[in-house]
Amino acid sequence: MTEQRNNSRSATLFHQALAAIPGGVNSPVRAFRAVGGQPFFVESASGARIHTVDGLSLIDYVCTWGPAILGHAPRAVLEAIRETVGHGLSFGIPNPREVDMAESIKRFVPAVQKVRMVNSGTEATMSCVRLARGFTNRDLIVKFAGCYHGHVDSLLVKAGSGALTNGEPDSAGVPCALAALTITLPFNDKEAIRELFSRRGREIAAIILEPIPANAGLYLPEPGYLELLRHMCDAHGALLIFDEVMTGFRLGPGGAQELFGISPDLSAFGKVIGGGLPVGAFGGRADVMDYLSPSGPVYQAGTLSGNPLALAAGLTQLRELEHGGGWARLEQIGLAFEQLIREALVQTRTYATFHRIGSMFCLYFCEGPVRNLDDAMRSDRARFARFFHECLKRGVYFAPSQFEAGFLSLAHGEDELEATARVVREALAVSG
Ligand code: HOZ
Repeated sequence: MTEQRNNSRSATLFHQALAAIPGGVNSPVRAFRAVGGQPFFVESASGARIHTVDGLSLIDYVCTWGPAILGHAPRAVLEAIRETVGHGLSFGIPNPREVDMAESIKRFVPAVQKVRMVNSGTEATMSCVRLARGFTNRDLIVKFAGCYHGHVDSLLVKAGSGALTNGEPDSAGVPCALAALTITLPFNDKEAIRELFSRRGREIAAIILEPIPANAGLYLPEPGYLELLRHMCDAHGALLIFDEVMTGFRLGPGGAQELFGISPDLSAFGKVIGGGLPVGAFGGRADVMDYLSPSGPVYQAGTLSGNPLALAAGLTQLRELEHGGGWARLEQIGLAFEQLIREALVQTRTYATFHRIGSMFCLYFCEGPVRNLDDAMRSDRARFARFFHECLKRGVYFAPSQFEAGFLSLAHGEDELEATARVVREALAVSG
């Protein structure tokens, strides 16, 4: 059993952190506010496990919020970083890996004809929005309630993830004038999108969405929905932007867009292509991307963009996935995980809705269907918090919020899955 005591090193560090860091954390979702208690501090991570400063070893289903797709600290990626670091840390002038990464992304994602590297998913979506506005010469952006695209001013309107978890989906500090340029609709509502475009289609620069929303838990687009968005954009001269920060290179080489057969005009990527180091990218149609400075009038820049260490890590991770049959293996692991969760739900007579696609998942404590934010809000969050802590006590770490997706990695082997099955069964039984 693993339990955090008040005199633990984590508790001491958090006490210190509260005095020096807002809320004690460098990203709000880490603060455990939605589940109660305090975050633990991590000393190291390897494979499917993270090791806390108090000597606890936890099976990790957060996977650093997505990128640890091979597991933590994979040898090949560590070696690539070690080899690269000897040549310097940052150059601020082109390096060959930038070309290698751009060509790799283009090969994996055919809708990306040109791509630019940035340092985070937030930068990627922010740049997509500016580019879409510059290219179309229009101001309105359409997003979906519960979708989260990083902490971009224009997109912190009815946002998911930590913004939703902490009750601030419309962040303070975003000028009303800017928020007024963002229209938010319910996901999977075909009528709402038709109605909006019939009224304001000529003013809309872009629709931005997570094609598989994964910041209010995890739910899927219904058949025909992404096709309708594509059609509306084409019919009205707006751009379609897919935020594939979590799904890109995780659900398959071509992300959600390959899975659903829809080509967006622009795509935002992050995390996974950094292999654990800070990376993002955005790309798409060549005529749109060429609107970027220095070819075009939309300014976008970054001193550390295309950083050699981050790209060495990311390229190695992509190569490992591609040559090791990674995506097919992730699907097998996902299937085995789904079976164990469904069995545990039946054995403990728990009424819940479990969603999985590939190596991403979410358990809602409510009856289905869950197809948008309103449905996700029906989940019993107090029950989720009890379940979370019962799992954590027993050595299994799920994301500390009902509104975050879970992640599997190639390092989640039979031993981890068996241990998780037992823990989930027990936690469901005692948290009901
Ligand atoms: N859901 C967030 C990323 N999509 C979690 C990461 C964070 O905000 O720190």
